[in-house]
Amino acid sequence: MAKDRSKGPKKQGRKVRVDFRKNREKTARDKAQWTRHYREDSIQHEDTAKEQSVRAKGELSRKRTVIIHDESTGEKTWQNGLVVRMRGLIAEVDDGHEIWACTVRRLLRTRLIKERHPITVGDRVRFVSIDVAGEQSQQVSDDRELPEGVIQDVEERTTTLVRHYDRRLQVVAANVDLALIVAAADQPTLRPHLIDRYLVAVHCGDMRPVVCINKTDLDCDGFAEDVAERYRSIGYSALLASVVDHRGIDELRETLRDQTSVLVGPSGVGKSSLLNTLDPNLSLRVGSLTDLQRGRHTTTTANLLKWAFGGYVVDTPGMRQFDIADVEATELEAYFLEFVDLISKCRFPDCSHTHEEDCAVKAALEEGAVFQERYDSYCKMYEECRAKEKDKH
Ligand SMILES: Nc1nc2c(ncn2[C@@H]2O[C@H](COP(=O)(O)OP(=O)(O)OP(=O)(O)O)[C@@H](O)[C@H]2O)c(=O)[nH]1
Ligand SMILES: [Mg+2]
Ligand SMILES: [Zn+2]
Repeated sequence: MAKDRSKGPKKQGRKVRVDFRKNREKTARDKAQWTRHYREDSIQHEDTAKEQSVRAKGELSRKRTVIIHDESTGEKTWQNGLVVRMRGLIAEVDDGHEIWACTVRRLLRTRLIKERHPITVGDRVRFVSIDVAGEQSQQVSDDRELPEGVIQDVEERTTTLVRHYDRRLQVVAANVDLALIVAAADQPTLRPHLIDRYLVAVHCGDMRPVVCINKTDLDCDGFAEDVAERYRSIGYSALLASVVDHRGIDELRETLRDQTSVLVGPSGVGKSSLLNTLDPNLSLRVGSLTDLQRGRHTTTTANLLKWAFGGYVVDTPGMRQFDIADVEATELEAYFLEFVDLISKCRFPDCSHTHEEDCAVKAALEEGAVFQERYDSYCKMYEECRAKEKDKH
């Protein structure tokens, strides 16, 4: 039996069984992490606490019980859906059969004013058709004439990809398992430091990272190969690909099959081109070299797409900058895989690995067991996190 944990008097509710993703094993630290993001970003809290309570039912269970108190909509059924695209404040929601253009009910909307995109691509929502939404409904102006609905509730997120953008947090995508960090061997120039930034964000958001260096047909000096090898030796999966000669495409398809993944990386690295090559049914728009030179983005909104070969993928617009969000300087070390086994060996328990004596990370750097570029990336991000923390206080 699910307990009603909501505050205030207990209310009668209708119990429904809904699909629940396999519980992920998380450390206490991971959970704290996630909760913090969630607090910043999600719209569920005070607004919906009075209407539902949720309890994950243990590791083996793939269902969970949700008690829905149909206060505002009577006994009307809330439909489950998946947000596939955001158009301003309108969420396009897939109910498994068709796409709905949904607004968000008034109480949730209040949060929209404060935060940029509290609902994001990948969110699992419950919504009602506009006909049954009552007073809160508002006509959605929609040139594509989609059926219209009103989002009532958003499910807790299992993962989030968050970046710091324009002094706010932006949740790029939610509930994805795997993040494919795409770079190009050339055009644009391969910058491993940017890969390191994405890696931190991906670890922090609880996703599994895979590095993919595309455009290897342009790799004339073997640099892309070296970079991929560097990440492999640290323990990451790193693939080399080319849309031009189809290198690595089959391997990539196997990596993404039956997963929900997100492709991230700078504009012009070939994210949409890779998706089209992996699944020609997608026919996404790809950019030209002039677009790249002019700094124009071809993909402008994140889109959740369904693979013909199983699973989902989110194509995102290229992000020229990727400022990691909401990472404390002291937790950064946990997101550098090769540091993790070293940190307990530093002389000072609060070693920042930047200036301290007897630092195991610096010793490993001297011995060549930690790459200089990775260490430099860490120091740069450490300073940035420190600066942000000082800014806040
Ligand atoms: N030489 C070469 N060019 C490629 C490859 N993959 C993509 N391109 C070209 O790179 C350009 C940009 O590709 P897109 O797929 O639009 O890049 P994107 O990462 O989706 O860019 P945004 O949507 O702006 O983020 C296009 O002109 C593609 O034809 C490749 O493997 N080799
Ligand atoms: Mg694109
Ligand atoms: Zn240290």
